[in-house]
Amino acid sequence: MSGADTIFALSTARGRSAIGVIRVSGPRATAALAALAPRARPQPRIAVLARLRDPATGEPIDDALALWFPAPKSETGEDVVELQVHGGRAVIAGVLDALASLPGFRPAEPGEFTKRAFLNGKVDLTAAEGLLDLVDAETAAQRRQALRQMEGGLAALYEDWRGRLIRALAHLEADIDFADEDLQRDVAVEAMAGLQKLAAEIRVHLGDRRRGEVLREGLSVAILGAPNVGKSSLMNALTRRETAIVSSIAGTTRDIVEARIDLGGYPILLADTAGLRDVAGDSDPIEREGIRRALARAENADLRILVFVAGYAPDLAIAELAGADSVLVGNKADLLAAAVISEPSSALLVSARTGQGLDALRARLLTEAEARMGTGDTPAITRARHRSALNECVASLARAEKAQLADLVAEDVRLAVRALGRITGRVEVDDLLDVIFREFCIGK
Ligand SMILES: Nc1nc2c(ncn2[C@@H]2O[C@H](COP(=O)(O)OP(=O)(O)O)[C@@H](O)[C@H]2O)c(=O)[nH]1
Ligand SMILES: [Mg+2]
Repeated sequence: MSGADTIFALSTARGRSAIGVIRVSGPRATAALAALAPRARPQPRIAVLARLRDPATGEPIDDALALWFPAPKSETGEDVVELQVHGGRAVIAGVLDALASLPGFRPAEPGEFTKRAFLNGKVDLTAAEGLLDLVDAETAAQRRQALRQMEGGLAALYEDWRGRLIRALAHLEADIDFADEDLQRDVAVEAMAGLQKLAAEIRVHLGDRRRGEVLREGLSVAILGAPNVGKSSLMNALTRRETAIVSSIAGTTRDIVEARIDLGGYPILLADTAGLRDVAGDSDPIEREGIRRALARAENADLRILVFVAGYAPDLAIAELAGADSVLVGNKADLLAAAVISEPSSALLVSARTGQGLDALRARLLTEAEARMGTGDTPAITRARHRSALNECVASLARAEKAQLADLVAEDVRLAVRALGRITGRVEVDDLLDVIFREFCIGK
């Protein structure tokens, strides 16, 4: 089930580099070798040295490594040819131009290799998404999650559930078809109990506090507090670079300044914000807008770092924001005489200037990150797409439980099967159902 076109693309990043990898996939992939490197005769999956020439002029373009992956044992399931060339711009342009000139060849659209792999049954949708996430992974925890998904962790879970649903559905349909037989009644009751148990499992999976999605996107952490308490200094200390402008002039930070950091393998999206203070109606409108944005970010952040000056009571704005998803930080602890330390016990005392207490703050943030993004041994939902399909599945099962007529029950279960099938991209419910249903009838 492949497109008739043979597609090609530069798979490595654009721009000058030591090597560039160009992949070709489709029915005419080997014609690329015949045209560009007629002398090369690669064995399947074994690299050979190949002199690439412009097919029109015979002019040498590069000495490359060529690989041939015959269908269907290739990444896309089609014939695939891979050329590892020297990564100069002219070399890559020369090879791409030569490929474009071959009949039946065209540049691949974004995601087209993966799409063909899916259409040829090489990967399910969650594995394809896992592959994309793996390419984007910036931290170790993101990489682990993406790899697990690419290797089928999520697909296995959802296919197992879908199999259970389909089996229950077969039993319910049997109940409709052989309504007079008592034996079938028991089977239907058992099937309903199984569905209830499954719905409960899916609900637990849904109630994971979005840990997989947060890990994919990064934990959003906002640094908040009154002007001049040292929010920007703290931001710079945590990112270990000059991310935000620090100054003793109150109201320096106006817009939100963002930076991504890797904290023990967890991705954190830090946001430094404008200082919170009461501003009169006739004050600087830019500062007012900055404060509005700071408060909006405070609302949407997964976690808030609330900063005040150690030795002083946390100001009102901070006190209002304090809650479960916040870490209270007393900054400028270097200015405190040891004897005056009398902060609320929940606050961490730090100094952005001397670095004192910052390790403790990082440790605290890591604990919070683990609590919100650690996925343990069970694969987590990683996309809103999965979540909405699972919600739909659970809703259908809840309707099935309440439905009075056997036909309606079966219809709702069928919808639940379809919702799960959409996650992995396996939607051919009826085929599978036929197989299982036949087995079931013969078995009885
Ligand atoms: N002594 C001391 N001064 C600090 C500390 N952190 C920041 N400051 C100073 O406080 C002022 C305001 O800092 P800034 O980071 O711009 O505060 P923001 O307005 O909350 O972003 C600057 O003059 C900083 O040098 C600290 O830990 N100790
Ligand atoms: Mg600032």
